[in-house]
Amino acid sequence: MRLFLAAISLLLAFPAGARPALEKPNVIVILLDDAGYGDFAHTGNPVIQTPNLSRMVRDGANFPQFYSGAGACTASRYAMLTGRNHLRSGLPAWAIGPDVKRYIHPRELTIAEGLKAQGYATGMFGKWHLGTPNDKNGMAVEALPLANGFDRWIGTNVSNDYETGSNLMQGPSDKNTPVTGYEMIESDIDQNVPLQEGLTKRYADAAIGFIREKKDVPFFIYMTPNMPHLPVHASAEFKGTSKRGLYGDAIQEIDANLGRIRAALVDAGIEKNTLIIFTSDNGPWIQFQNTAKHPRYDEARLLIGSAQPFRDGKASTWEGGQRVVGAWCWPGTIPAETVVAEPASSLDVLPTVFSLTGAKLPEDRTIDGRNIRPLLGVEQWQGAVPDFRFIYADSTEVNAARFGPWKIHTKIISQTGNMYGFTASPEKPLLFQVEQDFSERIDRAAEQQEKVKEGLAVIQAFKDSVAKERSFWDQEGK
Ligand SMILES: [Ca+2]
Repeated sequence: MRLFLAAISLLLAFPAGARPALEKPNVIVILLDDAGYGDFAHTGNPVIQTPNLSRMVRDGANFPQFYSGAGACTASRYAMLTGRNHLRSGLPAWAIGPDVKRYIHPRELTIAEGLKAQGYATGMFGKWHLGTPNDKNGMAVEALPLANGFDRWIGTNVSNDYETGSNLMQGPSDKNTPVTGYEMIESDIDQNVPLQEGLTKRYADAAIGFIREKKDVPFFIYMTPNMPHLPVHASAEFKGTSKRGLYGDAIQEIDANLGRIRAALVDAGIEKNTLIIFTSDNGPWIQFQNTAKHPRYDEARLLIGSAQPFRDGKASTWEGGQRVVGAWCWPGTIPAETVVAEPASSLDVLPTVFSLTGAKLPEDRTIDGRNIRPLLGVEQWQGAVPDFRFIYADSTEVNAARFGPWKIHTKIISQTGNMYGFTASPEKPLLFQVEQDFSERIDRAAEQQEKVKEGLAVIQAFKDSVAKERSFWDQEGK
């Protein structure tokens, strides 16, 4: 009898199929497209309602100093999936169209590949933007997600705005369109309003189906909504629900689907086995912030998010281009209401997730991200985290670096053309203390010559590393 009771209590502690929380945790990364830092209730938006994200932040860790790896789509997604700055990718621009020859190089190791090798089921639901099979690359099937560690994918090859070549696809499939293993569901979707309106829910439904199907094995989900990238759309259920108009509706729809995903984890009894990371790939697309009448987006100026309190937005290396929402939640492991005061970035996701899951970091290349497990407020995860040394680069070159609270600019760019009264060059850089002066108004270069030297050395060390290693594409001369 005593043995029987002991067995029962063990069963209650670990219900059938359940794993201890720290053993191969599930990982869900939710990466928005072009959402600004200030687009959420907990980051100060006065009208957009994001109760599910607020709850997630309360249940876990808020990162008020979180950065996307880059200021534009492709570069940022490369950084998220590989832990490497995009200047190491060999890709020709920080956003690549569907007709670009290169794609994420087959030798790159993605989070999905690392976790798949650890026995994880891997699903991707949403925008890829790391390559497209096309005539220039011989319809390379290696350009798409299934060749990069994902067992399953439904989503778009590029952003939802490309007039031709923005396609909704899925795989695996026996249709073999456009390449082996894929099925083209819809092509040229930029003007397909009913389809665009359904994308957010469609991806969330697919993710929830995957959670239910894989609840007994470790899994990795990479969910990348096309929203709120222009053209902005929301489903009928959410249209008109936000005081902020259609843009707010789109954010609120994403928030509601975050809530559905968390509820699915609870239903499956695996919420304590699952780390969720919620962030955005870059800041808001303020190039269109004054566009009252756009041929495709109409009143575009109201369909752009907010980077407040940071300066500028997408495709700039001002803080508004890369300071994004950062929330990490793992009930029962990361203590509730943790605030990670230190800066961190999406480059840190791969090394941290690998350390949590037993996946091995590759040793034949530089990983720019850090294992930030000790920052998560978990008692048994003490230890030092390397200092934050963060490089801001545009399509081809370094613009700035952050080191501690300081940020040095050797180049400034903005899609709006607004330079805010500044100029910057390697010979005459700008220096801001961005923890006090987060909208980068007060240049301290003249009075902080030692910090200028330190910042220039951070940039030079990175440049030397990139020049020495070269991208896999450049090593091959392709
Ligand atoms: Ca983007």
